[in-house]
Amino acid sequence: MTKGAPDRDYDDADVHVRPPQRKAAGVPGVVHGLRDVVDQAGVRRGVKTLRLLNQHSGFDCPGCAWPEPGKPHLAEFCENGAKAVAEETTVRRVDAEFFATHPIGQLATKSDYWLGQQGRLATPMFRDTDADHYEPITWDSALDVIADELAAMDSPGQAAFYTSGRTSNEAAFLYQLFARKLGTNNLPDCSNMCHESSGAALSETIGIGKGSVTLADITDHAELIVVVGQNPGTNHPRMLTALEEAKRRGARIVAINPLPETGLRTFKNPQTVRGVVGKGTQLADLFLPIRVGGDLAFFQAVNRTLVGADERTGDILDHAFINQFTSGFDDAAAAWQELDHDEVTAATGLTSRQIDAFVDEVVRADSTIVCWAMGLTQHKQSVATIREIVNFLLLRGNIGRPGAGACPVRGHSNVQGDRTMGIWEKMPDAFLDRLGEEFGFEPPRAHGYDTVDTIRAMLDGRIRVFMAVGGNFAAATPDSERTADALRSLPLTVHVSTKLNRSHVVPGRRSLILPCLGRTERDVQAGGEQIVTVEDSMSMVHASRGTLPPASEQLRSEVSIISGLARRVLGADDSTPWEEFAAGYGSIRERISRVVPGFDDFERRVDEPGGFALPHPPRDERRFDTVDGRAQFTANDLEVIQVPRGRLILQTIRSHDQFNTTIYGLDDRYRGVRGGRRVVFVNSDDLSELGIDDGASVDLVSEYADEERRAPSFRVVAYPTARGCAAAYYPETNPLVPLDHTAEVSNTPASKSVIVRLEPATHP
Ligand SMILES: Nc1nc2c(c(=O)[nH]1)N[C@H]1C(S)=C(S)[C@@H](COP(=O)(O)OP(=O)(O)OC[C@H]3O[C@@H](n4cnc5c(=O)[nH]c(N)nc54)[C@H](O)[C@@H]3O)O[C@H]1N2
Ligand SMILES: Nc1nc2c(c(=O)[nH]1)N[C@H]1C(S)=C(S)[C@@H](COP(=O)(O)OP(=O)(O)OC[C@H]3O[C@@H](n4cnc5c(=O)[nH]c(N)nc54)[C@H](O)[C@@H]3O)O[C@H]1N2
Ligand SMILES: [Mo]
Repeated sequence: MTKGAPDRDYDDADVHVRPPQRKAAGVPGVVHGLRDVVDQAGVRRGVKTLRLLNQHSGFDCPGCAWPEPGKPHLAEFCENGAKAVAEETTVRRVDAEFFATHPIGQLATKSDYWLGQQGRLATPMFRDTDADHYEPITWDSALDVIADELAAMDSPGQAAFYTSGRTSNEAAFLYQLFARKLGTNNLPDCSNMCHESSGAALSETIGIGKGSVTLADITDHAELIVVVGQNPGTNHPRMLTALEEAKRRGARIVAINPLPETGLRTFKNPQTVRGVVGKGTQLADLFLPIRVGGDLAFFQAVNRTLVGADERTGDILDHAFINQFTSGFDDAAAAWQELDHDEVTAATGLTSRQIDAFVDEVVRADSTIVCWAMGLTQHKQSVATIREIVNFLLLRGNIGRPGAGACPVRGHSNVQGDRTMGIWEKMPDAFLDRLGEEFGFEPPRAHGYDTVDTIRAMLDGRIRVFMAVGGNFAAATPDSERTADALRSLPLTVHVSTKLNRSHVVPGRRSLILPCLGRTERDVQAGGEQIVTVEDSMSMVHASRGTLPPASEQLRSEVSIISGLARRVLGADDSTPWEEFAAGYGSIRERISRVVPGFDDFERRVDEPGGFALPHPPRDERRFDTVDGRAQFTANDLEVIQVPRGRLILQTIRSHDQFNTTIYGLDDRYRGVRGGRRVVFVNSDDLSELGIDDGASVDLVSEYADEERRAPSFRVVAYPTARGCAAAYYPETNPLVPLDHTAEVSNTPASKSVIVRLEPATHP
C-alpha cells in the first residue's frame, strides 16, 4: 500500500443527495481546492506550488485550456486548477513494491478513483508476456522492448501513437516526427473525442479549425455571450471571472443547456473582495433548458427567424458582410424556408416564446460571441450543429471584429497546441511538405487512424503496438468492455504516464509503464534547466517552467523518452539530431519555427510576458482560407433523435471532482451529490411516467441497433434536467457508448446522446 492512500475501495452505497447548489465558487471553492493540495502535497510545497500556477515565471496549469489574463492576479488559480496540481504534487508513490504486492488482475477490479489515489508512478515497469505482475525494468531495456516489437511489425501502420492534451508542444512535435519517420500517420488523440467536431466544422466554413476570439473580446467587447453545451463552473472556472467582467460592463449572457448548471447562475469570484463578502454576480440573463441534441434545430429556428425579420425590416442581417465575405447564403436561406416549424420547435424541447426571447437578445446586441464545449461536439450531428452556429454568426457579421466570434472552449491545457504541432491522423499536405523538407524525408501521405478507428483496427488484429503519451485510453474511449478486450489482445502496449490508471491494468500481452515528469516539475537536461511551451484555447502560446523537485529520480521528460526511443528505433544513421533535441529544447523550437506557420522567432517570443498570439486569418483580417476564399454558409439537414417510448437520451458528463478519467473525489458539490458517482439524473416528471422512484437503484441499458449494453447499479436522482433526458458521469458510463455511435464527419464518439432504458438493478 502506498503511504496515506486509501486501501479499501469506496462504496457507492454511501452516496448522499441534496438539492443542487445555487452559487458557484467563491471562498468555499478555493478552500476546497487548497485542502486537496495541502492533503496531498503538504503545506509548504502546496502553497509554493499554487503561487507559481499560471504566473509568467511559473508553470501552465495542468487543468483546462482557458487563457490567462495579461496580468494575472497573484492567485490566478481556481479550485479545480488547485485539484489538478494536487493530483500531480502528491507525496504518494506507486513503486516496484506496490506492483509486487498488487497483481494486475486485482488492480483491474479497483475503481478509477482508487487507482488514481495511489500516487505518482515512480519507476519504469514491465509486464512480460501474460505475466500476473508488472516488474521493474531499466530505461534501456524498456526502450529495447519497444524497438524490438516495432521491428517485428509487417508494416509501420501496425503501430498507433496516442496523445493526450497535456503533452507540451516540444514533446508533441517530436512524437509526430518520430511516428512519421517510422512511416505512419496513426496519431489518434484525445481531441478525436473532444473538439474534433469543432475543428471539422470551422475548417470547412471559416478556413481554420480554431476559435476566433480573444480574452479581451469576452471581457471588454462582446454585448452578448452565448454559452451553449458547456459547464464552465466546473470545467473552466476561470472563464466565470471573464464572464463576470463582461457582465459588470453590461454584457448579456445566455446559457443553453439541458441542465441548470450552477456556475451559469450565480458566481462568487474568489479573486475579488466583492466575491468574498458579497452576494456574487448573477451571470445568465436567459437560461434555455434545451433538449439534449436539440441545438441544430434551435439554431436553424433562430436563423430562419432572423432572415424572416430582415425580410420585413432590412436591418437585421449584415448585408455588406454577407455580400463581401461569404458564399452560400441563398442555399442556406432556402433550406431554412423549408423547415417544418413544429418539428423544429419540438426537437429543441423549448417553446416558441423561449426561442423568440433569444432572438430578441441577438437583435439587440451589436456583437455576439458563441462559446461551446462537449454538449455540442459529442452528438451524431455535431458538425452540422457547429456549422449552423457559424451560419448564425455570419448572418450578423459576427466574425473578425471586436467582441464577436466563435469560441470553442478547449479541454486539456495543450490539446490545441498538440494539433498545431502535427498530432493529427490527417495533417494537410502543406504541413507534411514542410516537415519532410526540414528533416529530409518523405512523410507518409495516407491518412492514419483516429481514436475510434484505432480501436476498430485493434479488434481486427491490424494493430500490434499501441503507445500513449499521456491520457487514459482504456477509460476515456467508448465501449469500454470491447476496448479493454482490444487492448488486452495486443502484443505490446506502452504508456508514458504520471499516474496509475485503468489503461495500465488492462494491458497488452506485454506492457510497459514509463513514468514521466509532470508540468509542475523541474526538467533538467544536459543543456541545463528546460522550459516547454503550450497553446491555450485562444491561440496564445506561452512558456511553462516546472519548479518542484521530480517525484522520483527515475522520471524522464516526455521529450527525453521520445528522443531516446526514436534514436533506438530509427538507428544511428537517422539524420535527426535526437540527442541535441533532448539536451536543449530550444533546438526543437528552432525546428518548429521553420515548420509550423506563425512560430517565426519562436525562441525569443516565448520569453515575452504572456507569450504571443498565433495568426488567425478570420479574426485578424476577415480572410477565409476555404474552397473559394469566402466564409461558407451551409445548408444542414436536421435529423431529430428518435427516442422509443420509455427510453431516455443519456448524456455523459463530468462531476465537479474529476478531471476526465482522473477522479479527485466522490462529490459533485454544485449538483448536490456527495460520496458516490453511480448516479443518474432524471426529470421527476419522466420518473413519474416511467414509474420509477427518486432514489431507486437501476441498471442503465443502452440500446443501439439490435445491440444492448448494460452498466449496473445507478441511483436515480430526480433533477431539473430537460424532459426526456438523463445525465450520468463519465467514465462510468463509457461501457454504454457503442463504438459505432459517432458524429458524422468527425467520427467523435456521440457520448452525449445514448439511448437508454432504466431497469430495476440486478444487484441492488
Ligand atoms: N475540472 C475539470 N476541468 C476540465 C475537465 C474535467 O474533467 N474537470 N475536462 C477538460 C476537458 S478535456 C474538456 S473537453 C472540457 C469539458 O467541458 P464541458 O463540455 O463543460 O464538460 P461536460 O461535463 O462534458 O459538460 C457538457 C455540458 O454540456 C451540456 N450538454 C450536454 N448535452 C447537451 C446538448 O445536447 N445541448 C446543450 N446545449 N448542452 C448539452 C451538459 O449539461 C453539460 O453542462 O473541460 C476541461 N476542463
Ligand atoms: N463518455 C464520455 N467519454 C469521454 C468524454 C465524455 O464527455 N463522455 N470526454 C472525452 C474528452 S473531451 C476527452 S479530452 C477524453 C480524455 O481522454 P484522455 O486525455 O486520454 O484522458 P485523461 O483522463 O485526461 O488522462 C489522464 C491520465 O493522463 C496521465 N497524465 C496526466 N498528466 C500527464 C503528463 O503531464 N504527462 C503524461 N505523459 N501523462 C500525464 C495520467 O497518467 C492520467 O491518468 O475523454 C473523452 N471521453
Ligand atoms: Mo476534452
